[in-house]
Amino acid sequence: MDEVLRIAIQKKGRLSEQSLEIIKQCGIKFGADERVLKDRATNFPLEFLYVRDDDIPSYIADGIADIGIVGRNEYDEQGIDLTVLRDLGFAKCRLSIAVPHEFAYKDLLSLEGKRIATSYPRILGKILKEEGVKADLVSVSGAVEITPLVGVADAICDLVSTGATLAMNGLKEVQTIYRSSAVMIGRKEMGSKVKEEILSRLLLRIDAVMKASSYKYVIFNLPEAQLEAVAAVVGGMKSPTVTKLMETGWVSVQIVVAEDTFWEVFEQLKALGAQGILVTAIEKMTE
Ligand code: PRT
Ligand code: ZN
Repeated sequence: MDEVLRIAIQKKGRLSEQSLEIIKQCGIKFGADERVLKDRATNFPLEFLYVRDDDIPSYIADGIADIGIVGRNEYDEQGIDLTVLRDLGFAKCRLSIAVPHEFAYKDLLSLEGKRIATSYPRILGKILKEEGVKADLVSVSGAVEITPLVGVADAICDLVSTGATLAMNGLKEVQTIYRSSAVMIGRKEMGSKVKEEILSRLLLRIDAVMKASSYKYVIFNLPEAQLEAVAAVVGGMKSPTVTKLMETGWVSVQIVVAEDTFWEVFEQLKALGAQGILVTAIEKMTE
């Protein structure tokens, strides 16, 4: 049988859906409906292994899988020596210190001599050490937020996304110590030339998908006299595509705008007299 690359994906949880979505956007087809333990893409040499996220780094290290998608927090906490191939940018969250309302927290030094419950003793321990803070870390694997309430800890260090869980348990988030998002990880050496090649093909597609999602395609009508001014606004990019309109003195302009500068560019275009501004998503994009 032909050699395939094996990717480990979280079977059920916060990472599952978006991990599969990004692979789908790469044009790779597979039977995602029946989530079996193992699956094989029909049009790309990729095999899927659906497992618990905690098991992904060790499966990769042991060669059961070649690559996988996990939260950066999980990867860093386990401390298994692999490589981060790509930051996929989804499942964003932060690791924060939270304390009961009556706790007068100033900075990490406020934790000196305190008991801190966390599922991330490695990440937290490293940061406290760097800051010269000596605290008593209480390792718990779940329900970290109830530990102050039951008298097991004075403070907690846990993942937060909306903050609703902390609020519900009467805790205030006082300091973020670490930020995470989903990352694609893999062994430093794939151990076979064929696998290396499949991986670089996959990464090329992932880069195109991610690049496309960080840009917008913008089309608008503009008085021809304003073209120079618009070119200055969108400077730094390849020159805009310009088409003449039926109405004399007017042109239709097409540009690609980075998501993070989109609103500034949009306002400037309006100010320069752009009309009928149409914004669309880009599906794939390469240099
Ligand atoms: O079953 P399996 O072991 O595979 O899954 P799991 O339960 O260990 O992981 P899962 O699916 O909960 O999380 C997977 C990854 O998602 C984590 O490792 C993080 O990288 C990322 N992630 C993003 C989060 C959150 N956001 C998040 N909010 N992981 C956990 N949470 C927790 C948070 O700690 C809180 O308890 O969700 C709760 C709700 O958060 P709030 O702040 O929105 O209230
Ligand atoms: Zn888990």
